Amino acid sequence: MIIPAHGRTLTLQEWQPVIDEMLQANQIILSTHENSDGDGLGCEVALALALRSLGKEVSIFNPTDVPANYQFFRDIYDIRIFRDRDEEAIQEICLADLFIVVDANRHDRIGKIWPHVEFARELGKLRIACVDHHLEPEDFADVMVCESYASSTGELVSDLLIALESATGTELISPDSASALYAAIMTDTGSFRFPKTTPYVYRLAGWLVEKGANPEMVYDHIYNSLSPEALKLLGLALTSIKLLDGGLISWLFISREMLEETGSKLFDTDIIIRYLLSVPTVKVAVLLVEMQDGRAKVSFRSRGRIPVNELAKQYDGGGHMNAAGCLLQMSAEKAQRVIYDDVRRFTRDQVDALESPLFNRKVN
Ligand SMILES: [Mn+2]
Repeated sequence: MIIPAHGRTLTLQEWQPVIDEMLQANQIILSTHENSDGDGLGCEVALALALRSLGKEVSIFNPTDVPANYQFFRDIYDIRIFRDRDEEAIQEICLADLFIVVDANRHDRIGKIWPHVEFARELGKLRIACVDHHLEPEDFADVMVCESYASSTGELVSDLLIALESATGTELISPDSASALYAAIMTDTGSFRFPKTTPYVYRLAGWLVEKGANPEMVYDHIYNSLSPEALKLLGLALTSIKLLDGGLISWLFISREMLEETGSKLFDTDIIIRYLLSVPTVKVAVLLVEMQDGRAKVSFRSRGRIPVNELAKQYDGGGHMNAAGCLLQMSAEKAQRVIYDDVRRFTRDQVDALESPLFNRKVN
């Protein structure tokens, strides 16, 4: 069941269905999407700490590894990576009462963990909850809060924990969980500068600092953690960026050879995308990465009111207005050819629409 979106901070009563699930459960498992990010990981860790201090048994199982710059989360809470035929983990899922997905709103986002969750649910007692802020949620959970107004799932989980504190009369936000939530919000707001960074988000961040969050530590771990290999890849990538259509589009293709030559990993590409919007004329940025398995990972970014999630949707992807992506089941060479015209047409149409007198007319 998806709770209809409120479009604003939820009250204690509005969080109640999620709180009920949490309080009724004894054994809880948390998970987030594949290729986890600061938001998903920070939310898992903060929720795990809070639920543990309420006496619950809580494990975190993720479908893919924790990127190097988020390893510090593991010093706060054990994050386990689900491996195929991981009997211990599978058994734990079968014995659990509640499975909570954060920062993802479709069942397939948790990858190879999902079949085991589904099996456990069919067996009987496993319930599923989901808290997320992406668009177009799929109704796969027993209770789901998906609010796309929110800057981050971290914003929602902060509110949830505040509600849970008043519901239980227990203090649930420690310096560690405050740092985890701060990291979640910081990363998903692009360090407090993306459009959904409302005055409330700044106040929330300040409140988390009051609760003991350490912004300096969080920032240093997340943004100053390039491996020498990633630094080499960044250098190579910067010289490969192409500007198209008079600088409206920036385009970067990272081939498997580039990854191999520099010895870098897929998640080393995350840092690169921010450079694609660093030229002021660029409205749409495209990063294509050739993956090990031959598929192409495409990330889109945009400036202003250009909904690149619509572009991603054409290829069964999704995301937010200014940040979206998709996976193409084809070689990267082919993927480049396939999306090239679409991206140029989309950008042209969007820019024309934004510049049209109709769009800009004053509303009296
Ligand atoms: Mn997020």
